[in-house]
Amino acid sequence: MAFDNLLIERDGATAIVTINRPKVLNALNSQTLDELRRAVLELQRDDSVRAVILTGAGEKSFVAGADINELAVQTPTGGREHALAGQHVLDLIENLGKPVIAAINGYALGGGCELAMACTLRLAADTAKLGQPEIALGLIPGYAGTQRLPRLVGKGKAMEMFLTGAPISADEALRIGLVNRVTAAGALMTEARALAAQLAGNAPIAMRYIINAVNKGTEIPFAEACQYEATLFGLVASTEDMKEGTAAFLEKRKAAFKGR
Ligand code: CO8
Repeated sequence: MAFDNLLIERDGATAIVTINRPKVLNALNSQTLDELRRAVLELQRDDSVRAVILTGAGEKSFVAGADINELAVQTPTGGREHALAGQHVLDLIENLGKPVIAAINGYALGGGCELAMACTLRLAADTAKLGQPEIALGLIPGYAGTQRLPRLVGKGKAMEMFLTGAPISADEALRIGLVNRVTAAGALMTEARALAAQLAGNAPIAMRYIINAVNKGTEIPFAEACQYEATLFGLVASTEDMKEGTAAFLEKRKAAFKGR
């Protein structure tokens, strides 16, 4: 995979994707968004990848939002297409079927916060700042932030963040459930790699079904979601990994999952 604005690295079964435009704090222009789309599809197809880390280049920023140079000249129809394209990429990330960990190493603003929210889990450096400052630009969030943020932190806090545009600290993000963990900035990638390696050792099909059951289940009525969960539960019972996991427990040994 060759990209201008992304770096892709492997650490065992973990793929590390770094958004690499540090001069503009890793702002997402159309090219970067499209590169992210292609990278995500490639990582989804690659069975040797069992977990993904998404981070930003440099020490200052995860992603400081959509590229304001492009936003400044957008047309109504172009803006709509841009928003839909961004929503599509984030949807691919949310439903990749493998855990995607956002390692938030600094600013996660606007589209950057929306990108982090589409990830399965979020680790933040204690120096990170998260927010939806679109209002200050006369804009609204356009990568499904108005939908994901209230689902993560509740409507009241989401409204406050959208309407004030004020960023919050990593500790505040942890307190309201916007991130899963906060670490010292220098330890962020070590912690992210360790978590990814831990998840990469889990049964891949079961992980895929959990991600799918949670994502789909929270968007449909509870009773229907329970039926859906039961169907996936039945399906997972057909896997070699289920046989291996239960046998390993009974034989008091560590399971070796194969993704079959
Ligand atoms: N787009 C383009 N360039 C940016 C962006 C951005 N989002 N953020 C920073 N930069 C550039 C700066 O212009 C600057 O460039 P230069 O060196 O050429 O002047 C460089 O990065 C460094 O930034 P600063 O000098 O501003 O660094 P500071 O440390 O002083 O400030 C901040 C850091 C606070 C992060 C500041 O850069 C900032 O406020 N950035 C903008 C944050 C923002 O408003 N993000 C939201 C954008 S809107 C959005 O994301 C909507 C998403 C949905 C779109 C839907 C499609 C239609």
